[in-house]
Amino acid sequence: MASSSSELRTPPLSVEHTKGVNGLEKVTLRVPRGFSAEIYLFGGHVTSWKNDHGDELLFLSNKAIFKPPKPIRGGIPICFPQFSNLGTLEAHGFARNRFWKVDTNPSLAPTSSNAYVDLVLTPSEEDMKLWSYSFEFRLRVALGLDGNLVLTSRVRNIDAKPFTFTFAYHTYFSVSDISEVRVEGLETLDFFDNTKNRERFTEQGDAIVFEGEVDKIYLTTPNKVCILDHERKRTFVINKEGLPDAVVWNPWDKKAKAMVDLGDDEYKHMVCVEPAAIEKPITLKPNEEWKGRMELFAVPSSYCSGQLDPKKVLMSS
Ligand code: TA6
Repeated sequence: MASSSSELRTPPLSVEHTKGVNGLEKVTLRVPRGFSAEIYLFGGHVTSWKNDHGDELLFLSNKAIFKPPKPIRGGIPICFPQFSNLGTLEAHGFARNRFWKVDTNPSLAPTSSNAYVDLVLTPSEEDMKLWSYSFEFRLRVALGLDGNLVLTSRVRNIDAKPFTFTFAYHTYFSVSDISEVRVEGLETLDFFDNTKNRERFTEQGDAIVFEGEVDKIYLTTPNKVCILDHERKRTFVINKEGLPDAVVWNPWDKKAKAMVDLGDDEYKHMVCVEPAAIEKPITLKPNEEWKGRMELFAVPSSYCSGQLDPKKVLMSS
């Protein structure tokens, strides 16, 4: 039956709940200019962020395993209540391995784009055996009218005793060729080097480039960090709040080969830059709340022609 003209003009839904890979529940966010994002309720995990041309801006492994409780390889895993694979909990904590719920009682006001979803995670009895603290973790994922992606995490201590945690947005950016990527904004800072037993070093004065495995936790970093993809003439801008540290990771060839959910050559097309709170773990007293916010932009950058001064990008408010 022919659709009426008004049906043909129906704008795409700004928030759509559907089934994704392996029937896992996901939410798709869309804005009129054509940007979109996808979030799985499993892990509260952003798996896609596309620009107005439909280009995928986040890296998602072709071998990602959408089978709980294994975390999804790529996108933006939430590392909570522990950033590390050295602690007593599962690697990077359990938040990314759990099913989150849609928050029916969000306290944040609607966004101008109306393209957002509010999720909430509270510990199960099993979780309390692993980490014996009651908390409410509220995550808002929002897509701005200009395609900027904003993740806002609020962790509230609803226990009778204080607790301490570390946190990261373990963000995988899609890049054309890792050897053509520079990270600006972390120059001269101290960092823990995970490839050298987390020893502390000081970064040299130039932008970070990639010629092998990099696994560094930069300390007390600026709230703005840029990732320049030379070949695609694209710059990712990260604005962060409440997240003093930034992890930079690329596994390179040897580690990539050892990962079942990462293609042998996929390391060439990803870089992780992860706003985090690691060096100084966060302690919350009963009823205290912590907030950590990450905003991502993808801007055209003609850096190679010298037109884009990263300092100006870094300094812009
Ligand atoms: O963020 C860097 C890192 O801590 C690396 O050491 C590596 O373990 C990576 O995270 C991936 O961890 P995952 O548990 O997701 O395989």
